Amino acid sequence: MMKHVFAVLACLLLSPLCWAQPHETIAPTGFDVIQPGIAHGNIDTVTYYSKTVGTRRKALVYTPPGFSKKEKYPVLYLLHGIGGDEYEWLQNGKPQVILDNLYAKGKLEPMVVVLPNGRAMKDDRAVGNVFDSVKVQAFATFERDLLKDLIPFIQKRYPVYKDREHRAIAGLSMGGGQALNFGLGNLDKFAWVGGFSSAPNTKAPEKLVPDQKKAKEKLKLLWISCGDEDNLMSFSKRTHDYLDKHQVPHVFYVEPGGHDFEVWKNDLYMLSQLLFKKGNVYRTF
Ligand code: FER
Repeated sequence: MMKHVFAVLACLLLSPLCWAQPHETIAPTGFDVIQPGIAHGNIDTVTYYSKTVGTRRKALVYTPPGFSKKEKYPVLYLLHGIGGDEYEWLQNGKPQVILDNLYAKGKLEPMVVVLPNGRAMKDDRAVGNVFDSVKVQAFATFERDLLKDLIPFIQKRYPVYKDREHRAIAGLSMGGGQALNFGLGNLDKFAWVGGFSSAPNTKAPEKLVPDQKKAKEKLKLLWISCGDEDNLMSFSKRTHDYLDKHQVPHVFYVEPGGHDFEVWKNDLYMLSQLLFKKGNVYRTF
C-alpha cells in the first residue's frame, strides 16, 4: 500500500517537471546558426576506390567535437537529392552547424556522419539533365557502392563500430528513397533508417517491407518525414499507411513546409537526437 502511495506522490511531484520540459516538436530558432564559444567538429574529404563504378570517388566525413581515434563511434550515412552531390548537405543544410550546436547542448550521441555521392557512375557530377534515366539508375547502383566499397573504406579509415546497431542511413528526397530502399532492404546492415521527403524512387511498401515481423524485430528506428506542402508527400504517406496497417513501429513526422532545405535541416535536427540512443526511441511528435 505504502509503495502505491509513494508512486502516486512521486508522479504528482515529478509531473510538473515533465510539463515544464515538453519535448521539442520542431527545431528552435538559431539551431542552424553558428554559436560563439562552442566546440566544433571537423570535415574531411576522403577518396575511396569503388569497384562498383571503377573510379575513385569522393565523400565528406564529419567527425564530432572531441573526436578521438582512441574511441569508437557509430556512423550515419546521410544522402543527398537528385540535383546534389557529396557537397549538397554541406552547402545547403549546414549539418556541421546543426550538429555542433546539438553537441554543445549534450543532445547527441557522438557519431561520425558520412556524406557520400549517391550517384554511382563514372561522371557523378550533378550536371546536365539530372532526371536522365541513366543518372536516376545510378542512384540505385549506389546500393552496391555503399555496401561493398564505401562502408568497408570508412571502417578501415575511421574508428567506428561495424555492427548494424551502430549504423544509420538517412537522406533527403532521392536520398530518402535510397535510405529507405537500402536500409529496409539490408536490415542486417542498418538498424536506424530515415527518409526525408522521399522521392518516387522509394520502393512500393510491399517491396520495401515484405517481412513485417523481421522489420519489427530488427529496427531501432524507422523515421519517415515530409513537409505538408511537398508534392511528393504521397510516397511518404503510402509507406506510413502500410507500416501502420502492419503495426510496424515508426515515426511519421509531418512538418510545415515544402520540398526544401528548411524542412531537411529540421529533419536532421530532430532525427539526429534519436540516433544511437538506448531504449525505445519510437515516439510521436
Ligand atoms: C521525380 C520527382 C522528384 C523523381 C525524382 C525526384 C526520379 C527527386 C527529387 C529530389 O531528389 O529532390 O519524378 O523521379
